[in-house]
Amino acid sequence: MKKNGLNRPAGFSTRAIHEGYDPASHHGSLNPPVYLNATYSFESIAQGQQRFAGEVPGYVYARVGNPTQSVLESRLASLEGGEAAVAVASGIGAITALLWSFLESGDEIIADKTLYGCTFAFMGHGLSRFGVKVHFIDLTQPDTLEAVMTPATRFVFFETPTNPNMRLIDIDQICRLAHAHNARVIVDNTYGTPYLQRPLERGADFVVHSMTKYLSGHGDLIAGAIIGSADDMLNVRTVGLKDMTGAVLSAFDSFLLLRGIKTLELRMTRHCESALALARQIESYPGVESVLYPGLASHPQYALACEQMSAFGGMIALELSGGYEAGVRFMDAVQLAQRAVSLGDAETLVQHPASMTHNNYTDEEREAHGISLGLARISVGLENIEDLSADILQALDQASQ
Ligand code: 7XF
Repeated sequence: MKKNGLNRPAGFSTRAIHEGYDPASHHGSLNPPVYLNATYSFESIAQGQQRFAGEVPGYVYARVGNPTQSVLESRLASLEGGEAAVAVASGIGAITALLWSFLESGDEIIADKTLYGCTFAFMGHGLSRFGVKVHFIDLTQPDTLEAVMTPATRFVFFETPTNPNMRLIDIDQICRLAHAHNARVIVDNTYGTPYLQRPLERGADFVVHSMTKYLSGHGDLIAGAIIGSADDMLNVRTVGLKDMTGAVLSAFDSFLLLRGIKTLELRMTRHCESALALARQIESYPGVESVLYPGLASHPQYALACEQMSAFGGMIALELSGGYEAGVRFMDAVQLAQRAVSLGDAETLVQHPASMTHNNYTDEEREAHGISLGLARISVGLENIEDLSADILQALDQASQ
């Protein structure tokens, strides 16, 4: 922010609302204009040549950048504590644009064994076709990392909490081990959001997001982001985004994201409160075998959750004593909550990972990667908590009948 009237750095929500935009430079317009253009007019051919060569600042073509998107990018960089950000068309666009910017045939990646289904498909089934080897290991046990590191290891990649089974990975420890072997660390912070955890401040080199989720917050768009150093982001923009994926985010979606991010702190506070209340309520409910939520003292990594996250997020995974059939009965019985994939919306969403978000895993892979057939996932929304809990409890009652 140019000026904030403070003699200290501005707080999270202040930056989420003001960072990177000065109304005075835009006719006093409180909101950033939506620049609906594909191309930019140059004052002279010489100026265009210099812009293309990166010798002078300025836009050249909207696949590479757009002023509405630039406001969003400075806001994201500020919230994650990074130097720069690149906003792209989807979460998978973020992961692919980042990795295509740096990887070469012969390189290796170490990834945690639980990844969102399409991330797993890209790494496990896609990259191997181009000569990149991906080792999937259990990064909740950091000691296993060194045994698989080789001089060819370029990146260590993980989600924390993991989608869908809520395992946590110790960001500090993985960064220390990876850096000792010159590998760089990428954290998918979609579940956490920068409000709850900031991996770059703990040593990670890159954060990626599916902005489709909490950052948008309203289930009305698909988007992704990469945050890191200014040099790395220049490379991601001019290679991964411009040439390798073309995964450009529209100006209008950039605007919607700026609108959503203004309320990120408020929304996350409510998601966390409701999810904790619901997790506590259903943990000992008849017919519930286990509830996986990092804010429960029964979570195997509760201590790490308290250390690494400022609150525990809006996602819950659960297994019912009646296994897969009971899980399906539960998800079919909800009335207020919606049966849908995605997460982080105002609406509470329930889904079955094994057959939906994680159906890219074969049955054998799913088992080896610890994604149980009986697992149900709840993205706790912003509804009145009494209404929501009544709906979830009546669905659990029906599931155990
Ligand atoms: O390309 P997208 O914006 O859908 O984001 C991909 C992605 C990347 N990282 C994580 C941790 C994700 O959860 C996602 C998308 N997950 C949705 C879900 O789990 O419901 C996708 C619905 S099929």
